[in-house]
Amino acid sequence: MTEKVLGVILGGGQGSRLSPLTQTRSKPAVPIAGKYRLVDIPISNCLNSGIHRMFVLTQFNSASLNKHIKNTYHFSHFSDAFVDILAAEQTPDNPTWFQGTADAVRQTMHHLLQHDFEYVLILSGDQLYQMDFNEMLNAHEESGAQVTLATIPSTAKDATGFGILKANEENIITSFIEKPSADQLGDWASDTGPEMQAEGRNYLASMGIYIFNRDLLVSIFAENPDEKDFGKEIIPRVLQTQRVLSFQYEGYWTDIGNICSFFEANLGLTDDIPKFNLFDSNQSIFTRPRMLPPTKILSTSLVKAVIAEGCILNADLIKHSVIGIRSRIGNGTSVENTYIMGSDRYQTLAEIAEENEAGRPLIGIGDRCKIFNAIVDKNCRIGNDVTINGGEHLEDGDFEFYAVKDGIVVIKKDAVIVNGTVI
Ligand code: ADQ
Ligand code: ADP
Repeated sequence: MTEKVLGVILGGGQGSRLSPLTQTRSKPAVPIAGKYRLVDIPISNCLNSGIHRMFVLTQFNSASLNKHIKNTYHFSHFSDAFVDILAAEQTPDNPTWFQGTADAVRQTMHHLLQHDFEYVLILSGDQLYQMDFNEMLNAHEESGAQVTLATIPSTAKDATGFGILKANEENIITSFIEKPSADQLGDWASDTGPEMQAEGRNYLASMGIYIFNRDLLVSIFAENPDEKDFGKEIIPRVLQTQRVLSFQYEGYWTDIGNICSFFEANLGLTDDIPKFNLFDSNQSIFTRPRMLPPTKILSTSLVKAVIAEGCILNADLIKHSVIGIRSRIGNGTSVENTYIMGSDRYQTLAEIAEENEAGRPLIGIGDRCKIFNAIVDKNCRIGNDVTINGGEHLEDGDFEFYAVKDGIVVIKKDAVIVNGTVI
């Protein structure tokens, strides 16, 4: 069955909700969980489900994304597997960038159609979940539907951020509304089952994961040339004339489209039993093998910490934090409620001596710092005696080297924070 499927990963529009992490890279390239990139999640879900051919659609083509995909997803010469990036390109027919999720697929359709497939599996690039798509594909085939949406019971609070739908007893969707306002929600509750109802999850939300029959997708695009978005336009239209199935999923799934949810998803990995399980060998998350040395720790107290490879940790305390590859943290420093992405390279001993001489902070985090409620992007240079104290007392804002979003301080990629800075 999975040989009939082509995976299409929506790699992101402008990515403004994840800014400043997306200031210098496209959304799929944002580092997550200390050693992966966002795009590794949908790609790994496809590979684990036996779907081996996929395209990543992205609004701009960043060097780091290309490098990551090129260096990571290698397949045998004897297989037809591939992961290819399709960046928005100007053609005589399409002079503009992707105008929305459906427009991204429409504009790349001429590339997709060169392959042999019956179903397109369309995935979002900014969600954290481990899902076997075979069950959804089987349900799609068995029901004779033309389109299937993965759906998940959601609370009233979350429902306003999603597409909400109602389905009949055969799970065929009868109505759909994209991101209803709180006062519109009243009529949209569904029977989600006693377990979900007990958690207050009474609304069936679209997960933004769609299976389309190839011919139907071609004809929808041909017949509705002005429709740009699946949630706003295509889905509400198509269910009026076609069988559109709701495939209810109840595993862990979270949308990590903004800084706050991105931060919580990362720190959630430090829980006793994280909802997102990196230790499940049947659902491995793949990424670039980097051959890094093991992490070296001097005398740090580690409490609920996830530490990636290749770090040099001299800190006093690392608590409720995720520490990414090649991080270097100085003596006397404490890091709490923080995601440090790490760095792309090590400095040589000669370079370190030179930078010390010039009084320039080294790549990593210096001595005697206190870092709380923060995201530190790649390759930052945080000097000595720096205090970063994120929290609700800080107002949102965007500054040269950092931004504050929902009280979380985000230190921008390559930032230099001089000795003694207090944020
Ligand atoms: P949203 O997540 O709000 O809702 P959207 O922001 O359009 O939808 O993004 C969906 C995915 O497509 C994301 O991964 C995004 O990065 C990517 N994307 C957006 N614009 C793009 C573009 N121009 N080019 C390439 N990729 C792009 C959608 C559905 C809801 C559903 C939620 C579930 O519309 O109905 O409930 O997903 O998260
Ligand atoms: P990641 O290790 O997170 O996958 P990238 O794929 O973006 O990171 O690239 C990091 C690579 O950049 C490192 O493996 C390293 O080899 C390389 N690199 C080497 N020297 C430099 C340098 N001076 N600045 C940035 N990157 C460098």
